Amino acid sequence: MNKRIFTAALTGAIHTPSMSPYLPVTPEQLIEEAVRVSEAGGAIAHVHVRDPRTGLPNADQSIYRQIAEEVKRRCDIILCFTTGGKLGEPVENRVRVASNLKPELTSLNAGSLNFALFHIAGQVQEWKHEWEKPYLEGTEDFIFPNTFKTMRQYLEIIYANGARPEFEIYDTGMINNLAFLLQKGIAERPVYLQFVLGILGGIPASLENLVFLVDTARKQIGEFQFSVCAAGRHQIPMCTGSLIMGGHARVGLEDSLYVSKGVLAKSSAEQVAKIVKIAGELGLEPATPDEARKILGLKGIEHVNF
Ligand code: KMH
Ligand code: ZN
Repeated sequence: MNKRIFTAALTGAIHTPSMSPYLPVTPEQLIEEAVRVSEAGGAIAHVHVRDPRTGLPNADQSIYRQIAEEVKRRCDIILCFTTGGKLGEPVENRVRVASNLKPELTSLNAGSLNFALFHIAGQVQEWKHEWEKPYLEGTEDFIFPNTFKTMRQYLEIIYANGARPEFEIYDTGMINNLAFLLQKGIAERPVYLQFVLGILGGIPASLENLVFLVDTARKQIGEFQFSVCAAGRHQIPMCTGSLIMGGHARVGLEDSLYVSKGVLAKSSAEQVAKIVKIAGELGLEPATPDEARKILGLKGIEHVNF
């Protein structure tokens, strides 16, 4: 297969507006970003939403809907909605988007971890908004909760709404969690994994670790499709490693604000263009959204509730 799925994670809940003027925060900015990503060869946009005035990540269902409807009107990109949300978002709020929009794809974080961002707070010289510094510094004492009960409840809701989960794997033990969920029939095949490397609290970003994760997953899970994303400067190298290993790749400002050393990306689409170019050098082509739907076994844009 020489087709690869390129995802862009448009804004996330890690970076804050003071870190880059290009981080999209309003619905309009997020819509434009999704369309640009689609034009650059992205098949999937991973969507979080934020308060348009302050940029604080939230789970506002009307903003999700506004983005979903307008992006669908303008292009056929697959929308993958977060069920991770912002740090500290109540668990029941995080999954609402799956039942409201009945999307094709949502994230499903495959275990709990220390999700630490306090070490990046020091990089910011001047804060634009009051919430940013305590939000980041508070993560020294933060656990991102994804218990077996939460995973089961989320999966029940995701499948009941015809959506598919993209399993976010931050460390090796999470493969074990997923193997258990599959064995118990709580998780269903086909399986799509997103290996997330380089979060403080998760597995470090290295090629050895990526090979180890894929190998462990093959032994424990068998058949699956996988994609790779990595924090900061590791983004493009780890994505390239994934392409060589037969995987897909996720870029975007959620994971890295830069397009090359010291150069802020003006859009996630710049990062998509970069990894698509590298893929081209490797003889690989971007899958269209419809090709990605087939590869991942998604229900199709005509079956969503937006
Ligand atoms: N919000 C982060 C804690 C996801 O989208 O599901 C994790 C995250 C993963 O962004
Ligand atoms: Zn996310």
